[in-house]
Amino acid sequence: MTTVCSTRVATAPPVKRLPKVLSTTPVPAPTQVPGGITLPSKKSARLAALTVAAVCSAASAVALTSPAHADSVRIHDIQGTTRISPYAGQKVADVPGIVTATRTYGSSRGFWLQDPTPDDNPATSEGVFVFTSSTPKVAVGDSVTVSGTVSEYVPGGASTGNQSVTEITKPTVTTVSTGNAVPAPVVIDAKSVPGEYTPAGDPTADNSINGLTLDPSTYALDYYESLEGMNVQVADARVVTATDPYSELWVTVKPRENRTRRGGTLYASYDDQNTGRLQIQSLGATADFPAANVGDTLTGTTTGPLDFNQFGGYTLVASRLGTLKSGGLERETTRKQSRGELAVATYNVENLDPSDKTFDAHAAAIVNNLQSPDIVSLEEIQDNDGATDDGVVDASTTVTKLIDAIVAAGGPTYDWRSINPANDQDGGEPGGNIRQVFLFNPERVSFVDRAGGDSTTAVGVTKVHGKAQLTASPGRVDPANDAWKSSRKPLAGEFVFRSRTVFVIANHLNSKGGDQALTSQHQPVVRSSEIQRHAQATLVNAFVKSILDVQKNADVVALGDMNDFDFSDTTKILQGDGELWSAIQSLPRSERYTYDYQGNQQVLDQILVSPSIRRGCDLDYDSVHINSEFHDQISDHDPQVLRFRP
Ligand SMILES: [Ca+2]
Ligand SMILES: [Ca+2]
Ligand SMILES: [Ca+2]
Ligand SMILES: [Ca+2]
Repeated sequence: MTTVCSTRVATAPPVKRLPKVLSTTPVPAPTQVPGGITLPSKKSARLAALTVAAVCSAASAVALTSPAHADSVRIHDIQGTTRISPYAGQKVADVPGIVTATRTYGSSRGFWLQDPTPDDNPATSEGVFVFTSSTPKVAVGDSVTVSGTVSEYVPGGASTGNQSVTEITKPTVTTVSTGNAVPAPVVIDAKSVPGEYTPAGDPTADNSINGLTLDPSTYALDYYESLEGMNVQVADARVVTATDPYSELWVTVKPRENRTRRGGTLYASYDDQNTGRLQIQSLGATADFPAANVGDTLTGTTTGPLDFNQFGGYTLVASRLGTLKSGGLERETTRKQSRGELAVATYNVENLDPSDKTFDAHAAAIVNNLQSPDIVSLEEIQDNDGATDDGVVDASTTVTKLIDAIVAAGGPTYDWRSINPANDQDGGEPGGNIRQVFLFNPERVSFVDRAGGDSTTAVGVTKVHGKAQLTASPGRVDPANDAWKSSRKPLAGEFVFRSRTVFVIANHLNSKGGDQALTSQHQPVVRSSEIQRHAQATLVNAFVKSILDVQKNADVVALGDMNDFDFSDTTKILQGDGELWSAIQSLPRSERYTYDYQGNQQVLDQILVSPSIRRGCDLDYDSVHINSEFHDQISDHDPQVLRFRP
């Protein structure tokens, strides 16, 4: 019956985020980001969706008679009992309500309207967003009637698989009275949010939950949807993702749900989604947004309408923010390795190029917080001119600048090895040519140089005097394989520590870009990025196996940004038939995370070891939390350190 506009929305490419624009500043479009890439702004994405709303209106025109009138259509009728309005694409007239909040900045300007006289059905929301495009002329507390077209707007575009937001567009607003009381907020807390995350989608509708009747007492996503557009409130909420550059943070309304030692919420299983996570944005000035770390608390009440966006789904856009109380979280420092221990680390330095201002901070982190590991696998080292796309692939300026900064910070004089990628073939930020680099402390560990490794030659394994050797060191693992298309090829190197050979493979597997969000309309969600990542993990495991086939007791470390969870199939494939073991599993569960995304603390960075290292029983693992929980982070990843006796 109902035309679902979302399925016809023109594809909007994923939007590289830009900091929220101050309310007084007009939004430019298209938007230029540092590095010279032109990306679609939120505004252009919004226009694409609206164009389609118009198409939908035309498509469903046969079903229309005359505009529905106030005595018959109220907001709960528009919202209905499913995610998609029964009035989608239709005109409605004289819908009454009280203005609860206004959004006066950015590309989604408008106001939230709420019916002060709710129906008795908890599944039907009593609030709705009215999209005015320009700054709305109404004020909070105005009693108004709105005529316009009901639209299901899909933030990010339909290709994302995101849910939609029910809106009234192209509105005509009539003010009835001003200064009215705003309907009291619905309190969202540990008791009100159900423990189950989502129903399974309809298998006859591509597993979409859009057409299912909402069950807000059973499913968290249904509960939040039943409050879409309504005035809501959280109280004394603990921060579980720090404030980001776009002036947003995440809290939990379930303080005990998978709580980690330092105050976050652990993501430990696809089958155990964290239902208490909620994103917080503000309708006020960016300058007033709190700079929060994990473990801090927004004390008192935080109140505003419940919105939905492509940057995290359900979001409380606060008209009133609680007061930030610090949890006192401090950056961690690992212990120094002993003389007989080899310390191997992985650290994703987030698109480091010579123009960055973070060199001294990264150096201090490596020297102080990581205690100068003997080998550091760096991920996301960019070439000498960063995102400038001019054929430069050499990264010696970038690496030397970091090495010099480490010396200046009181650390060792690291040496380094890497292999330049072929220009623009390894994905990441366009023009940046990110690659993995080995730093190593030559006073402690030596590198075995064996010629022949380059961007396109596959490193092999040979047997010499009964022991495994790499045919090239450094060398890249199967670089021509399709699995590495537009992705970073693993870097393998042969090291010697106290006469013992250690093979190290530095990885940066395919990212999760393109996966459907946890709040997708498709349940279970599709994680399309796994296809390439699984193929990559298969190759990494096969390469390690080729070493162990030659020398069963070889010490092999495969580490890096694996871009997948400790419980993922990627990790299972990497581990294979016991060739590798992800050493983060030696930590207590509540300390197993390296990244913090949308309220979920999770593992992306891993150090996997061969059986001889695992069986040594003297391995010591540390996820050193210096970044992921902090608003003033120098990378989005926490570095990992493994100490063992080869
Ligand atoms: Ca809705
Ligand atoms: Ca209702
Ligand atoms: Ca919705
Ligand atoms: Ca470049």
